[in-house]
Amino acid sequence: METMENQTVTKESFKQAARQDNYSGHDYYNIEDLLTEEQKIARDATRDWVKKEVSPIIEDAFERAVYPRHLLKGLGQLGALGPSLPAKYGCAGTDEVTYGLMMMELERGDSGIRSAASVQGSLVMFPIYKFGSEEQRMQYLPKLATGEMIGCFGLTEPNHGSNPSDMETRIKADGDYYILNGAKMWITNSPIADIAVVWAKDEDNVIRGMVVDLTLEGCSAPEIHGKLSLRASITGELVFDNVRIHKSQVFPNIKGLKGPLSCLSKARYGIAWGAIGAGLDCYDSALRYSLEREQFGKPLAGFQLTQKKLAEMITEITKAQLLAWRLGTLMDQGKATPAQVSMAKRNNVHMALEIAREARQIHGGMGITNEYPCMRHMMNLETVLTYEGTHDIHLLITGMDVTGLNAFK
Ligand code: TGC
Ligand code: FAD
Repeated sequence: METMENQTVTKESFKQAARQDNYSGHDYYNIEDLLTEEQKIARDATRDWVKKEVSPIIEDAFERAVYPRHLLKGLGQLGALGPSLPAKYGCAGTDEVTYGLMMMELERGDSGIRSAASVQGSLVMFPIYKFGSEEQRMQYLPKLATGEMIGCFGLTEPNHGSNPSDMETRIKADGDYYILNGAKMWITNSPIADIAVVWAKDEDNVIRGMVVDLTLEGCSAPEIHGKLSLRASITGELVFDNVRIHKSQVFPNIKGLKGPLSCLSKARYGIAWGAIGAGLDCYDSALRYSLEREQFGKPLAGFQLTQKKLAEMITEITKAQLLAWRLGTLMDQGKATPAQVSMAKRNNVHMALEIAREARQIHGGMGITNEYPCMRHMMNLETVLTYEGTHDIHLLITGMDVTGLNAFK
């Protein structure tokens, strides 16, 4: 009897603890202690915003494949659009760990919402800041930071995804203008974007980056329909048919593939953190469910096979958290290499996808419904595994780094 009571107390206290956000099981190695007060404040503000603005609408938006466009201004108010860029351009000037923590909380809500922030901040604002003229920075960054203006990033083409160096999109000089021709594929936000950061080859076969006003004659951005993943995010093409781009729109400070790949390093870093958020949401749901749901007269969590699943999940989450935190500190010191970013993106997304699958199993039949978030995260993470460099491309980047042999050529 005493034992029974103790078991009940233990079970109840775990249930209670699991209902609280700061349940220590979610931060198994006290990573909290490694964070500054500012970092915690930004993370908690993002978490609160997600709970208030994203969680109540996300299942419906995902089911109906509707992009919750209004959230972009909220992301701007939160400071989640280009948070680590300087205050002079309307940004928060945070460190990279803060940026990562914000992406983690956004993706706890949904990968599509983190995508919206990643694209705007890392793939549109970052190149304008890093490679643009001061005039370009002042013209675009403050409006992009508030979400008043929407940007997209055009690198991938119908015939060139993993290998962007073979891109066919071209610019040809014509007086003070370039004439832009070509097509980009799988572009997040293109159907609703005001501007696009586009990468194209010039007459010397050198890759150049430019800001394209999408209202210009000859630009179109048809939406891609039928996605079974990232359904709360809008994706489209970019088609350029003799578009006249003033030469002042081209980035003066970068030439070559290094330009777009540098932007990818920044966004991949954010994804390495973001994926942890999706993994945590699935783990959290599985832990709660397994404590509540009883079969064979006891909670699912009491069975050894369920405990194995949960133990492996929290172990992988913890390893991913440590990887992301360490990478963030290296980024802040300016010491992170693209190959280190690559490893973290690959590992953490794969980790989250495996957790989503295991968590879905723990929910049994209920796991396939939208009463629980696992299936939605799982479907989203299939995209996250592929974009910003596929899982296998990142394996080859690490392979090249450790062997010195290039498997791409
Ligand atoms: P390679 O010869 O290796 O490199 C060319 C130059 O770039 C430098 N570099 C990098 N610089 C910064 N960051 C990186 N990650 C870099 N990787 C390479 C490199 O040092 C070299 O510089 P230099 O000075 O010598 O010229 O280029 P490669 O043609 O052999 O390509 C290598 C490969 C395959 C790794 C690269 O093409 C690649 O990463 N492919 C994957 C493509 C990709 O990730 N596409 C993503 C599209 S955008 C997207 O998916 C957005 S999703 C949006 C959302 O979140 O919703
Ligand atoms: P491919 O390159 O054709 O690859 C197909 C398969 O072949 C993959 O499994 C790949 O790993 C494998 N493969 C390729 N090369 C090799 C090799 N050398 N060795 C072994 N295996 C190989 N792009 C943008 O520019 N901007 C965006 O905003 C953007 N948003 C996206 C949003 C969504 C929802 C999606 C799905 C994609 C988005 N992308 C975007 C494109 C994304 O980056 C590409 O899909 C990705 O880089 C892979 O290119 P691909 O689809 O052409 O596949």
